[in-house]
Amino acid sequence: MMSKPALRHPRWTRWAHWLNFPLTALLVWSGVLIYWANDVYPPFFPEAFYNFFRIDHRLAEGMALHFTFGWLFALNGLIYFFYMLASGRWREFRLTRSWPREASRVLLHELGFRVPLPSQGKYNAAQKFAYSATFFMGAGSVLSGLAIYKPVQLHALVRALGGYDGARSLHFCLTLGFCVFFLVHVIQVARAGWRNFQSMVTGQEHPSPSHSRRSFLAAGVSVTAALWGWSWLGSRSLIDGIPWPLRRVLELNGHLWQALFDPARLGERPPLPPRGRKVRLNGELGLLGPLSPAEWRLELHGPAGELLTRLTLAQIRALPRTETTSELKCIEGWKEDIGYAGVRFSDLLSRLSLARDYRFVGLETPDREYYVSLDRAAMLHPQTLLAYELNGEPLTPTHGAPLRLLIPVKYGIKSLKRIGRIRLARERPPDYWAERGYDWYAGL
Ligand SMILES: Nc1nc2c(c(=O)[nH]1)N[C@H]1C(S)=C(S)[C@@H](COP(=O)(O)O)O[C@H]1N2
Ligand SMILES: [Mo]
Repeated sequence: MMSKPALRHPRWTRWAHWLNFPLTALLVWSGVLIYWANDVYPPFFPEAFYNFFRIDHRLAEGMALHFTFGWLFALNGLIYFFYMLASGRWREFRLTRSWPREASRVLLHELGFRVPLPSQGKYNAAQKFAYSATFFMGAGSVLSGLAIYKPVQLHALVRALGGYDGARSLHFCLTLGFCVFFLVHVIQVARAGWRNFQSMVTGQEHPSPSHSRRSFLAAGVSVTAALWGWSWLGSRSLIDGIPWPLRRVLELNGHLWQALFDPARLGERPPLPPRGRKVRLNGELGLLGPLSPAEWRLELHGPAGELLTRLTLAQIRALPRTETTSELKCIEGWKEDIGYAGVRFSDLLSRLSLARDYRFVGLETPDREYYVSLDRAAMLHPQTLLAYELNGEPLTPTHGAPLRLLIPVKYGIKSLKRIGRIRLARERPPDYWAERGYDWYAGL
């Protein structure tokens, strides 16, 4: 059968197509690093897999890679999308009404059954389906990824995807889908041999020799460039635990989400948990030394380091009390519904007329072993409390007695337990986990 002379796609689309391969591979890999730190799901691979690839304790690295290269993946997809739309080439992928029958015939034929192939254009029905499906899978991955990346700010997206857990499951299933697509691709190539591989690379059924040579060149150059890029990235100097290009992107991400931050948007507000319900414990940095509640004071410092006030717990309890519920969301993947009571940071500042010219707030434990810093907008959020009660009872020492931060627009790393000092600052104060490879902003 003669095929219609295929219209060529412009050359740059070949690069965009090839870029998808290293990008997807990198996103799956960094996703596995994140997944393994995430203790909500059981291990997906056998333990030996994680040991072999030394995947443990690489959450920061996984997140930095994922939230850098995810943008490129999305951008590449968008460019493709607009190209298809503008050039009208999307019609080549349009499925006719008889596609399920045609696609299953192609499938049976591929599996070695003697089924006559339906007549076809540039792509057969099975290819059309597979390629359109990967496009929607890519879009679904980006959207579900964004939903679990910023569930508070993008709550409408979370809801559209059936809630946080739904979005997470979708993200996971689509990843598996990409792995299956890739395997099938490779198996087909191995089965059909060289000629088919040529047409896969060139995107043409009967590539001319010069055309296929150019395409192989493009493929070779892309793979070499990807490997070179990877080793370049790995040999960059570190800033706070990760190569500086990744750190730059994390900072840019932080600025972006800070600009999009909606101060009125409340986090999830689950029903009040039963009084006294145990909350999962995580992290005891700065909690190990003894602390005498009677001698404890909260110190508040101004931008020049000046002491603004020292407060006892009784004085703090006398300030307007706020009660709320929210999710405590640990960066390691678990979340827990909590009810808590305390004073809003914004109330504390306004009641005591302490507001100064500041952009950041730094908090630290009395022994300075643990310290975090936050942007002003997040600190002034209505659900950000200096809390003295958790699930209806006074804080226990391991949960941060006598006073801790609870800030549901940020990951749990920012909810510093056992506050000793708070400082209003113009420059960003140090942050324990941001110095160890994590994103400083850590917003939800
Ligand atoms: N002082 C102090 N505060 C801390 C930590 C810590 O190690 N030390 N860990 C943080 C992390 S990572 C989380 S998830 C929450 C957990 O709070 P919880 O133990 O009350 O559940 O506390 C945060 N506050
Ligand atoms: Mo955490």
